Amino acid sequence: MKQFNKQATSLLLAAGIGFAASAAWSADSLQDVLKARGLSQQDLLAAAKTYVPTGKRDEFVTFSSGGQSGQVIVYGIPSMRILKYIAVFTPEPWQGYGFDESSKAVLAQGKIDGKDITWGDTHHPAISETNGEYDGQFLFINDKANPRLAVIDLRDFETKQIVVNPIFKSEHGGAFVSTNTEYVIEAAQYAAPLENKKFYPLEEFNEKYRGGVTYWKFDRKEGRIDTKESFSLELPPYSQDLSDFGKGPSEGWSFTNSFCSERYVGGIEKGRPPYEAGCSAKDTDYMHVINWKKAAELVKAGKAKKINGHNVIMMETAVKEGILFLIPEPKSPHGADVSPDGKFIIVAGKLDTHVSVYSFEKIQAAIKAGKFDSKDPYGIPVIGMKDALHTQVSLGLGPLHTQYDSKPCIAYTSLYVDSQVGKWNYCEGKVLDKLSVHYNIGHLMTMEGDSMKPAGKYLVALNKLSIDRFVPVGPLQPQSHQLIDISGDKMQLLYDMPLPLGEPHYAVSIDAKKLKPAVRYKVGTDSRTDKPHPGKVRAGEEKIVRNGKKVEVFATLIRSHITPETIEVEVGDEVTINLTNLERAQDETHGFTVSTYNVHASAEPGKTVAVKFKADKEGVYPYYCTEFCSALHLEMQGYLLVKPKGWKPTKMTLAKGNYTEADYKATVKKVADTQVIIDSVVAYITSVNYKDFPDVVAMVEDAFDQLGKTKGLKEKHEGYAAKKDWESANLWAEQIWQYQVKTADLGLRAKTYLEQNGAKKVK
Ligand code: RUQ
Ligand code: CUA
Repeated sequence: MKQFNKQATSLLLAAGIGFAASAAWSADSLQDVLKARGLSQQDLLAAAKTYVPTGKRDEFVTFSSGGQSGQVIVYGIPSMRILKYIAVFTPEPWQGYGFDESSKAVLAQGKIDGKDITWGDTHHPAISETNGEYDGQFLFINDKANPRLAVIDLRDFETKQIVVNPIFKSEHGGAFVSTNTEYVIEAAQYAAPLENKKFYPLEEFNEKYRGGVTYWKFDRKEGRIDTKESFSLELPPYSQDLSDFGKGPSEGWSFTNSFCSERYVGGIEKGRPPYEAGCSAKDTDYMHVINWKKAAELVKAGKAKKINGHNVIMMETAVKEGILFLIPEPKSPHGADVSPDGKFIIVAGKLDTHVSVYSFEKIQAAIKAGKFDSKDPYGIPVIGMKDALHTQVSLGLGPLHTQYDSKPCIAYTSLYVDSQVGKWNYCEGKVLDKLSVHYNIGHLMTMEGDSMKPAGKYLVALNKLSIDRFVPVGPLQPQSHQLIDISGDKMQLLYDMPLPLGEPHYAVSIDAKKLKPAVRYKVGTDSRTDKPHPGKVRAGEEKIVRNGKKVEVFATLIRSHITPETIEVEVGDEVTINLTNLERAQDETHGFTVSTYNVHASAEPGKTVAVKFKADKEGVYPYYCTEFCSALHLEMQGYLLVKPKGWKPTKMTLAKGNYTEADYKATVKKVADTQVIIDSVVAYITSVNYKDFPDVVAMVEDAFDQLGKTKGLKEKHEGYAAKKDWESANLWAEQIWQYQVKTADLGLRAKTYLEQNGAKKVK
């Protein structure tokens, strides 16, 4: 084997395939390291609890809002290693998002009044649920600024759909899902007239401005929101805020906070007290309690009004039908979080030290008995706070959001002003523990913490300010996520993670085992529609089709060439290049761009994707693969030739290599030598139980796939050699070697894997 390795190394180094040197540990003891780095026992414990050794994986996967970046950030827990940015509302070049035709079509769904909106203020991600538990199939996230909601499929972590809210001008209370993801909720934020482009002066705020809540119908089979089956409830102009769906006993109901139920209109420039004063003048705001199941039935029964083509149940109808109620809640509430058992709704008032625990049972009793304290100015019955409260607990300054533990009755609430996490018992109304975070926590999040079966273990504090925690990087500082161990009685701070994409409002974490993402697409798939791409082709079917001024290229990508390698068009032509990645191998993504035409595509194995542009400048434009996919990646190239009108070729001779018979013979020998190596690797692999390692099986398949492409090439180079065309003979022999190199690369990777993972000899 030693002998083989030496030989292999020299040949494969020539092909650019390197070997990792074995890591040498220095002789430091643990004590030496602690001393040298100034670490405490506590630090060491925290490190041991978060460190995920090389080759091992995280237990949970977190989907964090990317805030104003309009993206979603994916990271692992407990390591806090970032795994992915999912492009959602904002173009993202690596994924080709906004630079290829299919993803441009997704972004175009988010146009408002025909205008492109290329960013989003993402707030709250939600994972789809089955029977109240995260199922790991879909992710939803809202855009507060431009009232929109996006659907991400967790089979490929790609954004599939963006829907625009037809009646709001801003939103906040989304995305949250019902227990079987029948609906995704999206509540308005700043009140505005519901009719599109209707103007009413602020003096008519109380009469003409409205809030509301939208229930987006999710079609799980299609993996898309069905806008026709979706509906909204008209609500008073109370700045609706965070929302949650009921579950268990409260199934069929939803709860939405509000602030500024004063309906105050500011105007600091006119000498009026500002919004912040007028919107916090009263001691209470309102929680909206809505029977959404009945609301859906009312829509079916034709009791909704069409506004901007969308079904809206007007307040009057909602009151008459008994599906809408209000309950006072303390000063400027923010979070509304239903407990895992569905019995309680926990609300925190930003300007009150209390968290209030509302009992769903008490709310229902009041509704049944018709026991209301009053009506609001729009005739909505108001249930007395005392009649709905289970308990109130004084927790600290600026309580915002609540998350739940796997242990019954245990909740965690963020304390924005105190910069603390409060752990408490909501059944008994007792404070249990407090932990300082750095600084000014907004949301917090426990593992599967808003499902019916929270997983406990960890909590993440999503802090608004990082101030002194990280190496300074200028006035705009990173956001900060802090990982906290909640498995014991006392919370323990484990890790500070700077997040350089902000502002992440909320995050959700799922058991990593529940995620079953695909490794490859069925060949020719348009990943944004999940359907066969009209531009797909198989190997050997590549073509260039001209139709008037339109040129359509049907190209394929495979290590390490793009077919075709030359595209000739005339200036002014509209060029569409469809690219199918023929790879089956895991992680063999090819990228594609054409110089200066502002197009880019990421073609993962099996995907077909198209780029389109007008070839409006005559000249020579290299195109190439942008992903370092193989040793000959740099050679994965071609030319777009944009010719002037009426250009005619004169004499054409391509540059020659002047290869000799000796060159040809040397190449043939190289091919034979490499085959010996491949054979020995194959002998090793088949001598062990490689079939027990699915990753290796995939590599072996891919290796033979590559080797299979050499078929017919031997006859080809021998044919040219017989005609003494040494150039063609040499280059076709060389092409065999290129396939061999890829085969050997995979084989050696498989061999290393087997050796490291304890493969056993088979007889
Ligand atoms: S909200 S903390 Cu959307 Cu609480 Cu930001
Ligand atoms: Cu394909 Cu680089």
